[in-house]
Amino acid sequence: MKFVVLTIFPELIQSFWENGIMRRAGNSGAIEAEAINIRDFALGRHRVTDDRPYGGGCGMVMKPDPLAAAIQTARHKAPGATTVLLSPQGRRFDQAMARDLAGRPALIFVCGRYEGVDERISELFVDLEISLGDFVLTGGEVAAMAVMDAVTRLLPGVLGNEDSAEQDSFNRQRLDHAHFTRPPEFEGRAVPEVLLSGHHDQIALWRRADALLRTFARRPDLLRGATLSPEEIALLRAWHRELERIIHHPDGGSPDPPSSDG
Ligand code: 9D3
Repeated sequence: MKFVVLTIFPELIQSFWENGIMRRAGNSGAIEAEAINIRDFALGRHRVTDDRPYGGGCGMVMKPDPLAAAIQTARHKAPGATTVLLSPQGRRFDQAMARDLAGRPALIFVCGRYEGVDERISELFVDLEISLGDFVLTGGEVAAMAVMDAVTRLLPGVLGNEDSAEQDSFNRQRLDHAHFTRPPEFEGRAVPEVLLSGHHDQIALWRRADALLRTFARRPDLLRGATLSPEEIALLRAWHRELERIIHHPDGGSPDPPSSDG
């Protein structure tokens, strides 16, 4: 996978490639990465990349001509690339989009600054506009890094089998279960007993139950319309019965919350 990033802050992108999994992916040849400074394509003594908006208003707009020249150069360096504009008007990025992008030979990321880029850049050169979500960044660079990060870990050979990048169809739309490492007690809080038991079947069951419970509590939107496994249906029924018991016997019964081990 070849990444070319067009930005007025190339050092920001380069430092991202120099660390962690991105660096390893570069060293192994899984990715090839290049940052292009848009300012290098700005003609004139002051190398300006922005200008005042037609129609007035506050803020500046990225001039089309330096951007167009930078995109042409990027396309020579990465033939067949998909050109991506990071913008608040883009499609919301998700894992399905990451998978789609990971299957392409090369990606060119256009990072806007100021109020945005001249609309004719999107019309003439951009294949796909991506947003990270409904919050305001100061430019596209952080979004481009997020997309490259999500795409790179899906490329063959980048991760060990420890994650296999994607898991089975049930696990995919669930939050992760809680994780614990040593010590067994920290600030008076113990690690759940079952995880220390060495009973691998019980541990696996606890993790699936914990993942389901956390998803239900924190992201119920992920469960609406989801396909539940028979095991998950059984767990939800057990919690449902427990809740009914609490509702109908407010003073009696177990003082414990519904347990995630059934
Ligand atoms: C007048 C309103 N503008 C500022 C509040 C709109 C605006 C222009 C440019 C808001 C943000 C930006 C810069 N953002 C990005 O380039 C960007 C972004 C984002 O802000 N949020 C989520 N995803 C992305 S992808 C690129």
